[in-house]
Amino acid sequence: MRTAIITGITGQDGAYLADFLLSHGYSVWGTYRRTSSVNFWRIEALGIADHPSLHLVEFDLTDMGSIMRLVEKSAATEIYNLAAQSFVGVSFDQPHTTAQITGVGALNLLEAIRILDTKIRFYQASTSEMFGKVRVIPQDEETPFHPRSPYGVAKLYAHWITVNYRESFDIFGSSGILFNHESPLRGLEFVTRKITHAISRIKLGQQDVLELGNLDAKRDWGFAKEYVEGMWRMLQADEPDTYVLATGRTETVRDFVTMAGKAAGIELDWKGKDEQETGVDAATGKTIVRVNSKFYRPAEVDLLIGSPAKAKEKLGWEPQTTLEELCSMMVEKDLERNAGGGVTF
Ligand code: NDP
Ligand code: GDR
Repeated sequence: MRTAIITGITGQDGAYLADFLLSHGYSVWGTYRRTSSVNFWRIEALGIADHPSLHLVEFDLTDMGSIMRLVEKSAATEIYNLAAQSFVGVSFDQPHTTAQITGVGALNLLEAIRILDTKIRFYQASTSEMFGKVRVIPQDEETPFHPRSPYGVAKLYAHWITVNYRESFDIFGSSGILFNHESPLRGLEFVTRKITHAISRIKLGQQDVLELGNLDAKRDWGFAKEYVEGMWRMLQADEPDTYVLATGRTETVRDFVTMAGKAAGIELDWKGKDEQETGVDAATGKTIVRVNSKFYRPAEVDLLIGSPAKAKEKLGWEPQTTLEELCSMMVEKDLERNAGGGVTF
């Protein structure tokens, strides 16, 4: 039986990847943090929390001893480093914590692999946020980096240390530069889920207005469930490498709100500009979307659009779900959850 470690199994990608690996016969060691209340809702939603081949282990990426013990005890052959302080906005307020977890955390894992001299294959969850202030469209594996947040800078360190350990110590370390990927299991603080959650509440009469920041930001959004398969394919390749996973389509945050409204049966008209911009329900004339500058970031990533050509050619990976399908899936799930008494996660 093949064995894999997933750091960050309580997150969106960790849950989908665990589901994928378990269904492919893996034994999975999934790490979670000691917090005041456990956070297993995603693996419960996927029905894998009690899977006999799933071992849940308490662990922190900043604690070298716990990493060494886990790598040794599990005898895993693959490790997927998905754990991170992953919220870009928070990284401006907590840059040190972000650097320790999101940046140095990857080094800790690589050091454990080096010290224990294991042949374990390592996947690093890199990000399109490393491109940041883009000058090249679309972005691919050769595009220069210019991160725009402490999160992006920390991820760039983790990316380069993975490449460096690959080149220096013959470690099978692959880095997946993944563009935004979403799902009904996305955290509520990220913009797509914040939108689908709020639009479904507005539709159900549970909320009046959705407040957002920069509506002009453009993102390349794909479906998380498909992206975790791409991670796995990277570790099945003959050689370690760096790959972009993306859809090749970009839309604004405003477009995503319009799409979510449509999926919930609400037609939106947009009025005004910048901080005065509002989204009005065309049927009732009520303002249901407003801009609040408190959600602006000190430095923004304006436009991301990736080219998945290399992943298609070398890994046979391609996105399948359209943004309209993804958005509808998220709205429908949030309508169901909210109609059933609301969600706390
Ligand atoms: P989430 O924020 O949903 O999950 C992050 C996970 O990391 C959670 O399980 C969290 O645990 C865990 N974690 C945080 N700090 C620590 C720590 N100190 N020690 C151990 N675990 C920790 O992220 P996603 O699932 O969306 O993303 C997975 C990875 O991919 C992240 O590294 C993210 O930065 C990266 N990424 C994500 C993209 C996306 O669009 N989703 C795109 C590109 C990269 P807890 O539940 O306790 O907070
Ligand atoms: P991002 O995702 O920063 O791209 O990072 P997020 O959904 O947080 O923001 C996307 C864009 O929307 C704009 N925006 C808002 N964002 C949030 N969260 N809340 C708002 O109210 C709001 N209004 C406008 C943002 O300014 C931004 O431009 C995600 C994370 O998953 C990272 O971990 C990952 O690396 C990248 O995607 C790829």
